[in-house]
Amino acid sequence: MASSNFDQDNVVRCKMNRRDIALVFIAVLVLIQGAVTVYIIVANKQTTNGELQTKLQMQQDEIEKQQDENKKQKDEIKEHQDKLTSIYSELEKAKTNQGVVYVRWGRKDCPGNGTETVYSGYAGGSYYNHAGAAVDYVCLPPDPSWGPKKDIRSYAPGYMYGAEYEDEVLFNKNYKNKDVPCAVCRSSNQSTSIMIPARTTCYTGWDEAYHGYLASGYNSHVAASQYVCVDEIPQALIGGGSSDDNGKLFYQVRTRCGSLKCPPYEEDKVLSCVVCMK
Ligand SMILES: [Ca+2]
Repeated sequence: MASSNFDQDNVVRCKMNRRDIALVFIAVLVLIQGAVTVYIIVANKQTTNGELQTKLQMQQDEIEKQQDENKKQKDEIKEHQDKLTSIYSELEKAKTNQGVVYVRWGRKDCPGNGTETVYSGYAGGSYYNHAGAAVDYVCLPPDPSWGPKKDIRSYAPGYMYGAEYEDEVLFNKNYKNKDVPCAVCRSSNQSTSIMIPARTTCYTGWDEAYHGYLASGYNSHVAASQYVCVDEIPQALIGGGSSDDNGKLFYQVRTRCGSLKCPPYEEDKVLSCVVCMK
């Protein structure tokens, strides 16, 4: 009987030991699982932090790269701006430096189309009947200044006369024998000029300075002359008087067919002229 009780106690003790062992085992498992979970969380956190730091660094690098690029572009823009400023300055200088001068015969003023009057003066030249006359029509200034040899005379001079409208029908009936004004004009918008005979307008791309009628000396006079363009609406020189002093003379110019092609020209017509600039 006593032995049976002992066996029962042993069985009970043995069952208890197994339960304890199982409980301990479960507790250990729970602990391990908890530790693993904590480890995973920490590891994940560390990984995330590392990735973020890497991303941050990459973005910082990108920003620095972009900043360098911006600086480079700014420098390039500045360089281009400096170049443009320099070109603009050169252009302004070139504009100031360029220009064209022409004489407007028969007028005291310049046309005003962007031109400045260098001076307004008197037309002049050699005497119409002198064999050794200079051919040019000149525009004399109204305020002569003399050199120190003003009164030293040689035996054989050339001469300078004033000029008259000798053609009473072309320039103005009332201007016969009246003295001829002239204006020296300058335009800074162009750099070349040309007087075109037998045209009243300029060719495309050219700007007109003025137009009028072609003039020269008379064909039977001894002195040679040249062709000049007298403004379409000529003026007489104020104070020049209308006495018949002659000197350098302005006559109309008419066509002569033969060596001159007709057509397009026509026989015995009065020629026009235009002064053009570009
Ligand atoms: Ca005369």
